[in-house]
Amino acid sequence: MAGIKTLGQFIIEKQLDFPYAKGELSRLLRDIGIASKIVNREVNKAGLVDILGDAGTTNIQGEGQKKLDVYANEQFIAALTSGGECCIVATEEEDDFVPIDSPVSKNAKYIVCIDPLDGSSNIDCNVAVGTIFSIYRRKSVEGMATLADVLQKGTEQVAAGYVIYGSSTMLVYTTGKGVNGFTLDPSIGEFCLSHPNMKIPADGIIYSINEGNYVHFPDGVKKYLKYAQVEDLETKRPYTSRYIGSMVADIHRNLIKGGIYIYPTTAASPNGKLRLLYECNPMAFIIEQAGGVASDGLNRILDIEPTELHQRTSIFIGSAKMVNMAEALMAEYSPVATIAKLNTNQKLEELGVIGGID
Ligand code: AHM
Ligand code: MG
Repeated sequence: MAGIKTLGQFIIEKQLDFPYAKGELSRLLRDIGIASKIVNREVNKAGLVDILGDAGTTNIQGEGQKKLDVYANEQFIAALTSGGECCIVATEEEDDFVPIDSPVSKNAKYIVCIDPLDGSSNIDCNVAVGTIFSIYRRKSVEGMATLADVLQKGTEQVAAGYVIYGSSTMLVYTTGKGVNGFTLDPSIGEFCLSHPNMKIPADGIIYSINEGNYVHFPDGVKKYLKYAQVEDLETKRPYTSRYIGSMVADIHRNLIKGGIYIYPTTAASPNGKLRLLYECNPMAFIIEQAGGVASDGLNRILDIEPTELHQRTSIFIGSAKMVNMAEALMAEYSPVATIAKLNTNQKLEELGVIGGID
């Protein structure tokens, strides 16, 4: 058989690259992979809830039906608890972080930040949803880990990944040595290496943003959208607009085809909508590892110092050239007082794309 490599085999192979590794991170990744297969099974059956019983009701076996995001949260926490390698889970589904208070786990080395089921409002209509996770080494040496262990900058991540439950299910992850993608083969129940060493194209023609909020966007974003919509054959404009409304799916497509995903600040979300610790940081780590850029419009996402568990940020992420262009326009038209203003005109000239902006 011409070389199928499963996620489990790949993780073990990579562990051998680190002669002193004890296998804890490998086991943690494996546990996340297993939980995501269980979540995948339930997501695939989501269309049957009307037959089997709606979320919040009782099904024909007399069991309570859970909302899928609650179910996914429980599955990941259960897998991380029984694995014993993780001392704290910070999840979108819980107000506080969840300490894993078992004799093995409380001295475990790793912290996991996770959005168990992102874009879950899309499940009702069969649109792709995802899981996003980020792994940190704890800072404190022993005993119960604390909030300070969780509030680490994105640059401290030791691994990050996402699972997309789409037309096929894929797990994509990085440990800081490139990005690899695995597709679930349902016939054998294994994630198989299908996208080795993923690279995002340096430039693209797709932009993804909820344009319905246009009136509330910062001027820099409005300028970028105008730029994207002007005709210019050389730079393949006007660009194509694609917005699924599931961050994982939008960013996954852009990773493969090239593109930019933007969720800026808006009147309704003055700090942005998406969460730094378990949505933006992991995606930023993956996209940077694939050769792209992730910014809050003015600064690198991974350099943001977190102060709160559920902190939000704006995000501009994707192909380097596209994000650099959007950043240049943000610096010119929506500079923030605390941020040193870039020499935008020089930056625009370097990018060689000044035309088309009014
Ligand atoms: P969620 O964590 O409540 O699911 O929200 C996150 C989702 C992202 O997946 C998606 O890109 C974005 O919210 C869509 O938001 P909007 O509907 O405002 O465009
Ligand atoms: Mg989310």
